[in-house]
Amino acid sequence: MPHEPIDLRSDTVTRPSAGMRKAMAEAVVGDDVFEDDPTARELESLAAEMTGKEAGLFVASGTMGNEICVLAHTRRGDEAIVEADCHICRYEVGGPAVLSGVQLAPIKGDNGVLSAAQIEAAIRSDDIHQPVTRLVCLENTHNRAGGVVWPIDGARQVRALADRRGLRIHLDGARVFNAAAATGFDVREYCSLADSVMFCLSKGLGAPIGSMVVGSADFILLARRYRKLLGGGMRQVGVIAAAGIYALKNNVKRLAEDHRRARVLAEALANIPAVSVDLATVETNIVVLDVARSGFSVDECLDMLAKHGVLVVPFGRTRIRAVTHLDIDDSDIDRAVAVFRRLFSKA
Ligand code: TLP
Repeated sequence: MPHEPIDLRSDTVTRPSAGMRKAMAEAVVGDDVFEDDPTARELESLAAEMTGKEAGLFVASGTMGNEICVLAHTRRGDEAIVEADCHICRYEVGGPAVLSGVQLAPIKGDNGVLSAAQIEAAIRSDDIHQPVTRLVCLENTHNRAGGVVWPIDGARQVRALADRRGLRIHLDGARVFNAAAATGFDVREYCSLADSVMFCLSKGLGAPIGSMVVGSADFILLARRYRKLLGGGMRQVGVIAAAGIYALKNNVKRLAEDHRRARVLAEALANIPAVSVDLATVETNIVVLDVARSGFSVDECLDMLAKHGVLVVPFGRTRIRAVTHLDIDDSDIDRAVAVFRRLFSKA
């Protein structure tokens, strides 16, 4: 029987395991808009507890979670300082402008990371011509930078700056559990530095749907209202919340395996002369490779790889991204490496 493709496009492609499906099938449910779905409540408490925050809110997607947080932290006409390549700026369809009426101040970071000094320099002065700088958004791990971890000391300096200058911090922690797994810090350490955190259940943690917003009880009250505004008030949502509980209880510890496999993949690819990989950025489950030297375009690479059963995504003019996850094992990595070697040795 031919193998299924090795799907390295994203850690979002995982399918629920048998254990997760069982938990979903057996979930006790209620109407979550009336706040009486016990499974959704349990997920929200568990997420708050694990991240060290007062309260949690289950949302449909990471994008919805980030946008709800921008809405809840800001007023129309405010400005939010963001890293120029962050998800909120690049991949959320202009959400802050459309939904919150917020202007983004994008600043290019060093591998996705902004220093407190860069942020401070971007804070507007108190002048009627200027928007009010209200919010700083951080992304940890940073997707476009190749899954790099925001160093905790730098994040602490940003927190100190925010406190000094009266700014709020939102953490796009879609993969914050990967950051914790890579560094050994408790995820609470990262979350304590932000006023709100969004993290995804549907990425490395392996749930089919959903993300969490966590923060203070008052913040979550407001976030719940904005979730309703965006049409995200769901009903017997316990069926999918159960997958989130299962993910948090079973799939956090194993993230280190994804990181180990990404490293194996990256090191093998770095040895192929026609491609280049910046190994220093491979800290978690994302590998970005540059194919400029191969002479193939990114589209040609994607086609060739797909024909040989390896799926990846374009990540810039000469770059492609491969992501390891729950449904990728050691033999998938070996097979993928063999395909890369075969195709790119011809380049
Ligand atoms: N990222 C997806 C794509 O949208 C790029 C991926 O395959 O990596 N924050 C970060 C840092 C993300 O990487 C993503 C998804 C999100 C937020 C949004 O999550 P969803 O897809 O659930 O809206």
